[in-house]
Amino acid sequence: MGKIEIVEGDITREKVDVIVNAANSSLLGGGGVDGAIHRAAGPELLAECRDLRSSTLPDGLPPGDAIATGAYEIKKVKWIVHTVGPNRHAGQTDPQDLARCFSNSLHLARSLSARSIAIPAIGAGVYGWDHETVADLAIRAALAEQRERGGIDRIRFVLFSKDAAAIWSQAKLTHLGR
Ligand code: AR6
Repeated sequence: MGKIEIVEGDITREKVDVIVNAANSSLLGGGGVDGAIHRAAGPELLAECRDLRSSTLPDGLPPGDAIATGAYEIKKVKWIVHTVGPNRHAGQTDPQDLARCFSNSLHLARSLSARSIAIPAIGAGVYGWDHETVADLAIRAALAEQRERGGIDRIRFVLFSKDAAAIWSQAKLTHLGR
């Protein structure tokens, strides 16, 4: 069985094969973790996202889907996987869409042969989901991933505050009992 880690920190400083971005459908940047990742990766990331929009994703990335780009100036990372949480404030309240953000990001990272991944609390900021719900869905997806043959060994959930990390640690305890 692989490792599921809960840490407090800034995801742009992680040393893993893949980091996940909580983007919006436009893929053209925003605030929160999206803003931090674009600032750290530099303008080439935005250029690749613009290319994706004008080629394969003219209507943007739907909630729950995931797509990979390079990591550019984030040198310790090989790829960035972008996913879009459902926006509760826009009436997107189906938790299955949020669960798909985690499972699709993990599947995509595995298809890139990633052995380690860092994931933020997708949906728990601007998009209005509570950490308890997000943590529960995320840890379920991580456990399912690690039950698969060739599943990713090291899955790190990177939380931006001590309070959030405490909620996620409790959710991990509930699922794993250790
Ligand atoms: N490292 C780790 N976690 C972070 C970081 C960071 N550097 N910065 C913020 N967080 P949010 P969402 C946490 O709002 O709810 C953007 O504008 C943050 O404290 O970034 O999915 C996009 O463009 C929170 O717990 O993502 C979209 O428009 C979590 O990351 C929209 O926000 C997610 O908060 C997406 O909203």
